[in-house]
Amino acid sequence: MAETAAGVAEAAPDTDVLDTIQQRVLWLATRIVDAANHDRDTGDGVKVGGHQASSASLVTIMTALYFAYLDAPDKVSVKPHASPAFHAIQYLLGNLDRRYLPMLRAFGGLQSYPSRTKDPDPVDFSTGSVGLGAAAPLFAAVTRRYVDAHFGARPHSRFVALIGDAELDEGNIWEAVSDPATDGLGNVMWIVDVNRQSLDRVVPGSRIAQWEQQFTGAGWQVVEAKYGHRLQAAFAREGGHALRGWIDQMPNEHYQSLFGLPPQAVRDRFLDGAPDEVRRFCAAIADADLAGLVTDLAGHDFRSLLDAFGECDRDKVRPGVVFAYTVKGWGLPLAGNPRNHSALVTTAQVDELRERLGLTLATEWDRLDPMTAAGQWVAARREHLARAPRGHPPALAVPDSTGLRAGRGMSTQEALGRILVGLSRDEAVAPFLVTAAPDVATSTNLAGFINRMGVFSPAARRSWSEDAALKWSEGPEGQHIELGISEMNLFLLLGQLGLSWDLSDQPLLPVGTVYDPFVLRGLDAFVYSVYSGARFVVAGTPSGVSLAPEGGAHQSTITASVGLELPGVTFIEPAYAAALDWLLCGALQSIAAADAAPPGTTPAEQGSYYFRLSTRGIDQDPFARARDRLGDAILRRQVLAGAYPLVDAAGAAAQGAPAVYLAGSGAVLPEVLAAAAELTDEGIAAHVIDVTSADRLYRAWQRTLRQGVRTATTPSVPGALRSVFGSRAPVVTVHDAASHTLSWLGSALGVPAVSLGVDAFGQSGTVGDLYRAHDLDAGSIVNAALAALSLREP
Ligand SMILES: Cc1ncc(C[n+]2csc(CCOP(=O)(O)OP(=O)(O)O)c2C)c(N)n1
Ligand SMILES: [Mg+2]
Repeated sequence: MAETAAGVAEAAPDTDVLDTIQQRVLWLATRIVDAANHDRDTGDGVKVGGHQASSASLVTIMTALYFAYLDAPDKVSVKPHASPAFHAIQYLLGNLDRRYLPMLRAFGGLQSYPSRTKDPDPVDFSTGSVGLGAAAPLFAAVTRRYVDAHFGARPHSRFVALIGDAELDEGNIWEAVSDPATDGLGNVMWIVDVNRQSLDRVVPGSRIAQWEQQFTGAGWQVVEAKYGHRLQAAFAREGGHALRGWIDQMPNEHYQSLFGLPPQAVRDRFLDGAPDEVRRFCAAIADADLAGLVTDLAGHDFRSLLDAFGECDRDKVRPGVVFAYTVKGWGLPLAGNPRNHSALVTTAQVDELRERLGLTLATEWDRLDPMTAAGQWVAARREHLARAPRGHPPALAVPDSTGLRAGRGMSTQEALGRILVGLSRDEAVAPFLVTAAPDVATSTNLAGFINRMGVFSPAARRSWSEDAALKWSEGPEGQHIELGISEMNLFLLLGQLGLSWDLSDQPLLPVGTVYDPFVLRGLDAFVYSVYSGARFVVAGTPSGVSLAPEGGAHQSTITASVGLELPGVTFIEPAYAAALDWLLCGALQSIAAADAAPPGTTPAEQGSYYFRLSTRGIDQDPFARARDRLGDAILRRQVLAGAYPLVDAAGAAAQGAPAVYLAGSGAVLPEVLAAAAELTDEGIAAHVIDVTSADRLYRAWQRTLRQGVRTATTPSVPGALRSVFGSRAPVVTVHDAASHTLSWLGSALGVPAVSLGVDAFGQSGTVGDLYRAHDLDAGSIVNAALAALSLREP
């Protein structure tokens, strides 16, 4: 053993030492789950759960990684059900306080699945929804390649994913692998935990061969870590090739059935249907050895694993995938049992394991003794893996607006394109902007930005297009990342771009565009990314039935509710271009501020921003009039807070006219204004409120309610609502989205409310046709206002 800890880490790892460490990892991972289920009185009778078998399956691989392979800048995603093994390792490395060990799945304790935002130890990638956490490191590597190309090389990181074999069933895996944007990332290594078991069943063997071909076809290096050293030695002996042939062709279901059998039964089962040559070969092997030999898999063999990792490393061009064959439940009595996914080892079996490892109730949670070789190795690795403290990010000076001058009939989608062009001219902001789209960059108005900033490609590529309207110039300076049609990939990429400060030491301002209905196609990745703490802007455009001729398959209705309800996302739906300018700049300001916030402080608003936009050009004059009336300072503040009075009917109301609020959001505002004009003609004081962010209004309302609930005091109407809904009058909500999204306003204001919106699938037609079909035309809004007035208490 070398003298200094660092010196030890440079030396080749000793497999006996690694074995001692992995036994402790196995013990701690098993006991962490056991304690969660047996040591804590939850008082509610609900099973706590946890995954001992899935953790055990990865114990050797994770020990090899953390204690013999990784360097400090490397980033790792751990399959969800191995979180106990991850926490065990972090504890041994000194990154997790001992008091957390009995707190798996407890409130304030260790999360069931690795969580960047909730776990107390350093989790690089959240996982849980299978497939997503697996693909995340690939997009983190895309982000790092982008950062290195634009801002200079960071310390080299390898991006590693530990993936359950059944995770490869998820389509998002293959969307990620086959997108050209993820090509050529030699610093990516995926390790597939081939335990041949999913939750319910044994994974058919044919799947694995097919998956390997798919990776190869996508330009990946495929490395198999299948047979351990003992089996390899047996294969090399005379007659051994027959043994190999027999195991290779054996269906997974047959192989899996060997686990848990008594020794003689293993022989009978293993040789069931075997050729004579194999029978003869095995006859020379004692019963007691045969089971161990035929289940000697490389995923539990340090030398094979480290060789496989090294092979991936040597290929600097292709991403690598190691198919590491393992045993689910390795080292535990439930090893290989088809029903072991959620099974727990018994208390007696835990006692037995504790005793086998020489631990007692007094020492069971101890770290490895620092006086032993294993303890010293762990200390050395702790030093080796210690991450340098991070500096402070540069402050990004995002302006309050780009000063967009809107023509008379501009859509919010067109305004988005122009605002981004405006920002691309701002030298303080432009370098940090990066846009992304899943094959809809031009149809979502990113062409102007792309013409100025170019498309990112690791190497310059010759352009064969002479299209003056769209210069598709590709090279390492480009600031737009184009993806194939995969909304999953868009949200995974945005998520990683939005964590670039955390994972690549470089703040970015990511802006993605997607057709709004297809936000739902990427929704789980959207949720995943914001759950991970990512900060980005996404524009869902076009949206709603105002995309009239495109028909029902392209019209979105429930996306506004998604935006409103999704935590970590601020949902914004402006109608006017200048409002969008303020709101988009404000969103980018918040993203920059969140990166720069000193540790321990909470920025005013955290997370990501979802803009729901439209291609419907609308007259901008009403906004200009509100601007003249209110002045920029007040109007901007109200626009940012979520609503402002577009038409103020206070004069008519003061003269005794019955008052009504028409609260509209987004592209339907022209109909709302027309209805207000009709109502005014009929002697009704019709205020028009443009709701720019139902989300911010709702949150303000909920904040005051919650405060009232928690302090048992009467909640007040929040300022954001009070300042625009100045009097108690009935309200009509109007939205080119599900009527439900704004229907809470009546309750918030304590007034009768009628909510109009799109509550059925759409179809092709004109905007007029569809607004009539969904009662969003001016006449319907007038009738709704009359209905709301009639609902007043006498
Ligand atoms: C998207 C999603 N669908 C379903 C589940 C429920 N689930 C959890 S684990 C699992 C099987 C995973 O099998 P595998 O990836 O092979 O993991 P291991 O065998 O290592 O436990 C399933 C279906 C989930 N977590 N996420
Ligand atoms: Mg599995």
